[in-house]
Amino acid sequence: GQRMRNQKIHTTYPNDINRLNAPFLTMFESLIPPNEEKVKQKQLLTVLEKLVSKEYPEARLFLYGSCANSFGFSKSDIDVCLAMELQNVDKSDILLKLADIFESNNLQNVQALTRARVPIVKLMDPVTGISCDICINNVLAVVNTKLLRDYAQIDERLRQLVFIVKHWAKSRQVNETYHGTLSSYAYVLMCIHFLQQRRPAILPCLQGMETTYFANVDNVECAYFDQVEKLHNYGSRNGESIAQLVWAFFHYWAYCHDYANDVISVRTGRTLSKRAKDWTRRVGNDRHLICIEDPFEVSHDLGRVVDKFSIRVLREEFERAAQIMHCDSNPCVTLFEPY
Ligand code: 3AT
Ligand code: MG
Repeated sequence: GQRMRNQKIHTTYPNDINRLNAPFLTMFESLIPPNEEKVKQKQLLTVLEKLVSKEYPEARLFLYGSCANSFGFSKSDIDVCLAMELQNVDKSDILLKLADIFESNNLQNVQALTRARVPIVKLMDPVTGISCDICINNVLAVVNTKLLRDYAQIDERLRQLVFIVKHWAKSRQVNETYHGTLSSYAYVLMCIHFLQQRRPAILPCLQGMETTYFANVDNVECAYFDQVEKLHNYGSRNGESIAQLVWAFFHYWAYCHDYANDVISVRTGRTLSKRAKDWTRRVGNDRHLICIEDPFEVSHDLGRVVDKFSIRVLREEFERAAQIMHCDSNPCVTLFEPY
């Protein structure tokens, strides 16, 4: 298909942009999970905790990913991390053992994927209808989940923007890491970075502030300011509306970001140079065509999945979205047209 449209770069919002606030907010509200769903997720976690603790009494279960970072859509799967000491035992053996336990306790579609990049057990709970993936000791993901949730509490526009961007990315099929486009986690980091760059800034850089939260995870030091209730007025000097921010978000990724030289870094609250990180050459499969530094695992580029074909797809989709936000008579429909 043809993704590109006629291009003309605009530098400021069209003057009737705020007519889009109401429809964007309605869309956001319709994607948020209702409270009953949150209750059911907790219920399922309790069931799983009971089953796991019979076999592994010292193990702890944590929710992570979009069900816990406040950026989850209604009806999405949940991600669970089982934290336990592993002494001379193989992760695969534990996953197979867990699969056994779940299967004999009426959980459905139980499957141990021991060879995956992140090995997991998948299952579906027939009582709540919720599907879940359980991994072992992916504690860094639990910590980055907390960072994202803390950012979301500072300014409500982050959560609104992320929901709209994720909905757009899913509709346009650019939220598929196995096809070389970006993960939801990467899109959230792009939204945080974007709001850190607004003037006045809408989000601070929590890792650049006094440390009030600290965790050492597999020798990675995770430190930042997590007393976000003290920051709930942070973005109030910036009065931009959600429609203006959606317009500016797509404009930024279509025309303002320097893909050739810059690295997106939420950790520092700005961009870094690819040269400084030595992300200039292709090493193995890592091409660094769009660079997004993980906030804690700083040698990890979340853009590494992007190849020379998918970078074009991504950038053309950002340009398409920017054009639609500027000129289309009904952006709330056109933006999300299935690809
Ligand atoms: P969906 O709503 O499921 O699309 P999500 O936020 O749950 O979004 P994923 O299911 O892709 O995102 O990932 C689950 C969590 O795993 C999110 C993040 O805490 C962690 N994670 C995902 N990808 C990476 C990565 N490449 N590096 C580090 N952590 C990651
Ligand atoms: Mg998920």
